Amino acid sequence: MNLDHLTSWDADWKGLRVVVAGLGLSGFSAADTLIELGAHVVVIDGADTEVNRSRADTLKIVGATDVLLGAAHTDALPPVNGEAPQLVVASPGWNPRQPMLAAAAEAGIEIWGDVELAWRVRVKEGRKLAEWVVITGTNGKTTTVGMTESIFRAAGLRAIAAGNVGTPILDAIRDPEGFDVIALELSSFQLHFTHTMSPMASVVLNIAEDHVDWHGGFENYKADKAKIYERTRVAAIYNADERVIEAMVENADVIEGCRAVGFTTGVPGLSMVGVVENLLVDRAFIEDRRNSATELVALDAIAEVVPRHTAANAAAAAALARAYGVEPAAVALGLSNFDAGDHRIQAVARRDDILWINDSKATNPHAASASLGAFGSVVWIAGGLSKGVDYNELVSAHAKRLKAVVVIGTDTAKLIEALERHAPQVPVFMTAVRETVDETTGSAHGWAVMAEAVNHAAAIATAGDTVLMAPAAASMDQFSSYAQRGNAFIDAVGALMGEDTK
Ligand code: UMA
Repeated sequence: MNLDHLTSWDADWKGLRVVVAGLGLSGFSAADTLIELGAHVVVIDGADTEVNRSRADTLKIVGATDVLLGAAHTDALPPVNGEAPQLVVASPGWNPRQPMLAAAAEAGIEIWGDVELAWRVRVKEGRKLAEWVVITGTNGKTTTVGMTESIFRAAGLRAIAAGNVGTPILDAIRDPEGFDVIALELSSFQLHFTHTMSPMASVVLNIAEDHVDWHGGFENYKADKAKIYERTRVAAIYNADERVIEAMVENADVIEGCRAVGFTTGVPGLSMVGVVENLLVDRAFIEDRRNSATELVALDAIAEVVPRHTAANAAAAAALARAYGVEPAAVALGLSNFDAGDHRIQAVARRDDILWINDSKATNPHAASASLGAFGSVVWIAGGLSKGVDYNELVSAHAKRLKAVVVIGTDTAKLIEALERHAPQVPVFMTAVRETVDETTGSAHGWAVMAEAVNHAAAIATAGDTVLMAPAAASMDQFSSYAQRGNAFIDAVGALMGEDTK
C-alpha cells in the first residue's frame, strides 16, 4: 500500500492496519501514538516478561487491537483485524533480517522506525512545529546531543534532547506545549528504518566499527549512518578530520541551498568551526568568513580537562546551534553549563597514587581507544558482548601502555586473541565466566563479576597506574545496561577502599 499521503498528524490514519515490533521504549510510544491516531495496532514482542505484560495491559486499555508476547509470535507477520498489515513499525533493536521483518519486506510492506513515524506526524494543526537537528556517529552522540540541547536552552529556546539518548522522539513530538527545536540522537539502527526525514541540520561525528552483526558488515553500517544527511535543509555538518564523512556529505541528496560545514579540533578552514589555540571559533556562520573567525568559547570554560574528542563534540554542537541561528554568547553559556554526566571517563577514586576510572560508556573499541590514550600505565578491565567487532587495531595501538588486562564478559574470544597476538607480554587475568541473570527478576546484574575484576586489578596496580574500566564491548551479557556495569564498578571500588573513596 502506498503511504505517501501520511505526512501529518491530521492525515487519515484511521483504520490503518499496523504491526508494531517491540514493546520497549520506542515500540510503546509508537503503538500509543498510532492508537491515538485511530490506527488498528497489533504489537508483538519476543519477551513475555512482567514489564511487558503490564505495558500490554495499558495499550489494550487505550485500544490496541492485540498485544502478542513470547518468542512464538516473532517469526511470522500477524494479521491485523483478520487482514494483512499495511505497515510495520520496527523498534531499533530489531534486526531487518529477523524472520518477521524479512517476511514484511518480502511482502512489500513498508517498514518504518519510530523516527519515521515521528517525522510524518510532527505537523499538527495548533501545535508548535519543532525544527530537528540530528546527530549520529559511533561515539560522542549522547554528549553532543546534550551539549546541543544545553546551547539551545541557553539561547532561551524550548529544546529537548531526544531519540537514542533515551526520550523516544514520539514523546517529544506529542508534548502538549511543543518545542522550538529538538536535538535528536540517532543510532545507525534508527537511521536504517528512517526514510523521509528532512532535518534542518545534521552531523556524523565519527565513524568506526560498531554493530557489525546487526548491519551485516561495516559497509552497511556506514551506509545507514550516511542516510542522516539526506534531504538536510540548512547545514550538513561533517568531521573535517575524517575524509569518509566528508564524502558522505558530497554524495548526499540535500535540499538546494544546504551548506556543507566542517568541524575540526584543528585550525578551521573556510566554512568550518574549529579550534585556534584554546578557543572554539566559527568560520562558517559569519558574514566575512573568508577573512575572519568569531570566538565562541574558551575550551577551559567547558571543563577542567578537555580531551580532543570532547572538543570535537563541542565544535559539532556549536555548528548545529549556529546553523539554527543561535548567537555566540549562547553557545558559550550552553557549553559552559553542560555537565557530561556519569560513566564517561569518570574518576571514581584515587588512593596510593592509583587512579580508578569508570568508562563503562566505552561500549566499542573506538570509544575505549579514546580513554586508553588518555593514560600512561593502565590496568585495563575489558570485555563483554563484542558485537562482532575486531580488537586487533585497538590492542596493537595501546599494547605499550597496558600493565595487565582483567577480562570480564562471556563473549571474549576475539579480545583474547588480539591480546595474544599484539600484547603477548601483558598478563591477562580472567574472571570466572558466569551467567548473572537473576532468576526472579529475569535481568542481569554482574556485581560479583565486577567485584572479582576490581580485586584482581587492585592486586596488580601500583603507584602511578590507572585502573581503567573501558570494556570496548556492550554490557548486556552480564549487566542490564552500561550504567549498571558502571555502578557495579563504582560499588566494587568503594567496597575495596572502605568508606574513603575519592
Ligand atoms: N525484541 C524482540 N525481538 C527482537 C529484538 C527486540 O522481541 O529481535 C523486543 C525486546 O524484547 C524488547 C523490545 O523489543 O522488549 C526492545 O526494543 P529495543 O531493543 O529496540 O529497545 P527500546 O526500548 O525501544 O529502546 C530503543 C533504543 N534501543 C536500541 O537501539 C537497542 C534505545 O537506545 C533508545 O534510547 C530508545 O529506543 C529510545 O529512542 C539504547 C541503545 O542501546 C540506549 N542504543 C544503541 C547504542 O546506543 O549503541 C544503538
